[in-house]
Amino acid sequence: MEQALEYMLQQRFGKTLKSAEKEEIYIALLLIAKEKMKDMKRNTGNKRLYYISAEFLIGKLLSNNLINLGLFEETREVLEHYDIDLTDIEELELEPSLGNGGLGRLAACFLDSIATLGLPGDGIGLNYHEGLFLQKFKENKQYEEKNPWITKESWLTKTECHFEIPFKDFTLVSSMYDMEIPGYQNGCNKLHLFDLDTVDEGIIYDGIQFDKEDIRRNLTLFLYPDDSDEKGQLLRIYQQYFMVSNAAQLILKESEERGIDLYHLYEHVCIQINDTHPTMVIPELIRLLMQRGFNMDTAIDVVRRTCAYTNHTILAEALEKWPVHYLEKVVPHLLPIIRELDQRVRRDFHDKRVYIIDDQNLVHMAHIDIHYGYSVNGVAALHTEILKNSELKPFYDIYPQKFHNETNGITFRRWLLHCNHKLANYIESLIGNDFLTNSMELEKLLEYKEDEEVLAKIVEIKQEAKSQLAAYLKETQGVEVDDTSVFDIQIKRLHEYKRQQMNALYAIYKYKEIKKGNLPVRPITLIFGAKAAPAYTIAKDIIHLILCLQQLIDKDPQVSPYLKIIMVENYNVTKAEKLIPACDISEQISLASKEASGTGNMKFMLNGAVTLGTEDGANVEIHELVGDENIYIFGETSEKIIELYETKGYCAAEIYENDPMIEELVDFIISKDMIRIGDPVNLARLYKEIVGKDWFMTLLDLKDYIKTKEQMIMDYEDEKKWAKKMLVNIAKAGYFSSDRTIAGYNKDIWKL
Ligand code: 26Q
Repeated sequence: MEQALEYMLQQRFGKTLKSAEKEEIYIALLLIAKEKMKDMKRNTGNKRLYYISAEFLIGKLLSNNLINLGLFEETREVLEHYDIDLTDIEELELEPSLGNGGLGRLAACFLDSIATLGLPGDGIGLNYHEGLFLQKFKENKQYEEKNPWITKESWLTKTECHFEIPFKDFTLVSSMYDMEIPGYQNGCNKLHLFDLDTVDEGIIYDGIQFDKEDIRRNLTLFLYPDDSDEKGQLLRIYQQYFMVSNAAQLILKESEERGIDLYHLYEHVCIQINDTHPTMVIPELIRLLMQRGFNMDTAIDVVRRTCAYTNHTILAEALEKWPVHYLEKVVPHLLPIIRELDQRVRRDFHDKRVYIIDDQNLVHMAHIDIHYGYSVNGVAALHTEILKNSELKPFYDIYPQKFHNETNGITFRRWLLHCNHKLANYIESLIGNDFLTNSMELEKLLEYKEDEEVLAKIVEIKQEAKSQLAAYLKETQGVEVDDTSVFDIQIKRLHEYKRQQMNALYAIYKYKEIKKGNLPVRPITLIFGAKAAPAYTIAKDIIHLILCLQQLIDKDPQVSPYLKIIMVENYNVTKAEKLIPACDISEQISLASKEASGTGNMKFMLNGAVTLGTEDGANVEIHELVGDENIYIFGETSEKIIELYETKGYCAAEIYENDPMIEELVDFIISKDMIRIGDPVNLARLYKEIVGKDWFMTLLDLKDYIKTKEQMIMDYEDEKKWAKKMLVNIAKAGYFSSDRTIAGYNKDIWKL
């Protein structure tokens, strides 16, 4: 590596390792890694997977790629020799924010695992120039700014591949950019990101505003532009069709180049549709096969045997339904096909609930996937059961054999080896390094459950991570954190069902307790990180509440020595990598039945945090694995919640009116103390929402939550007992490796 670096620095900049700037070293390392990856074996096989996704939240790639190429340690040592810290070099890389959260990060973990298992499988998505917005806090509110990440030298390589993409009034020509995806000690796959040469950042003004109708210039500017109005929704349809038409054309082109008889496409190709955002690939492929001479029946049959769908949500409001007349405006050529697909459903099944086009002329995207794909999967055991028994029951009754569960997972290369290499190294010293490719090996750690030296070492590693995070927060946000306090962390997209507001109500509870003189045995640090969708008013109000509480407590000398709230600005993958190793208490407090899986829960567990959670998503499986002793579960069950929705049996006002403690906590949102700091409009709106509606039943679980969290904080004081919980969590996390998840997809669905 030393030679390669010296050579590259000389070639590019006429510099040596001694004289080069950090920026130049970063570029040299990037170019060296890119060259290595170009020379790597490409994973091949008779059957190839295409994973289409509107999001790939890949994070920074330098360390990740060096790790997978087996060059990380060597590079670190070479740089160390010149007094350069590889972490400082990676700081210079801009993080591509090509995703919102779980779904996008899952796609990135999957690419890593697919390549690591040596399977031939590429990702297909869009090359958003600004990605998701950059979050800024001003006057305790979220503001959105653009978030450019593409620099002159980047992991992207422009290819010669272009396709014509037909829209109603014009045709656009795409360009394809590739990123190499190296497997850990294995072959390479690719991530194909499509773009338009005419896209123009210059049209962005005033934060993230732009002309939503100027498709040639805006198409790949942002991920999920605000779709609160018709223009925004049409833009989403433009984006989705652009993505899938490129995907379909690429898949057919590569298949033809491989000499595949398209009538047997499904024997050589599998297309995984990541949520409904890429669903239009189904009618598009049918259209393209018909252009090549297929009749409708055969085209449908071939496509049906090729496509598989993953569902990531049971929130009715997040299921995509597009008005027919919107599709008419953007992709009229797909409508005859979509109508025909609907006609066939109506012919075969006399059940309105499974129609594709409903009586309000809305196209249910998920219904296309389920009828015209061969597999439907949920992302955690509970989620799949809910799909089968309630949300998608009419479909399960028709096609029981199509349904699978593939519980989510995370790549241990990024979420342990890279983000917490001290812990990884220590684990390796105890049980060897097989756990990096065979994650179940982690269970060997259970042998050390009673070993005081090991337990003490795990605590020491956690303490170091906490001190490092404290230093990072000081440096980046100027906040002072007591690194001997309990670190309680909730980091995820902001959504009412995830119930950040419940955590905020706990903060109010604790604030009041401290005011009364009931001091905690040890200071508590509550850390939040979350972006709210720009048009999601209540989510922004919750951010406002948290930021106001942060300020209130900071300014109160009576409380601030015991309680601290920090809302991390612009939460992203890079910040997650710093927060997760430092966590003591992992907040997974969604309303039971609403969080499809969660994957942050797995990352925390792997890094020795203990979960405070509801029986929701993958928490259920974590609970089963670690046992009652090593997790803190609270709240109503998913069965009960589903029943409450069905019977309309929940009334927040009733709880509020009949429980003085709850009333006091909720009232605090609009107290004088808060109004002095915050915006009365936002605070009052949130107050009203919680008392008058509380759709995600915060008040239902609030008391049990507070009680359980208090117990947890008490238990934390028994260091040895707590360390044992940490160790069991780490040891049992092996199940949540995305390598296991991908092996499952391959066995049940892809059969590559
Ligand atoms: C839908 C319609 C219109 C506009 C936007 C959307 C939209 C955008 C993003 C709907 C959903 C998403 C993202 C969903 C998501 O991230 N889901 C998460 O997926 C994870 C991986 O499976 C799970 O672990 C989480 O539980 C789930 O919330």
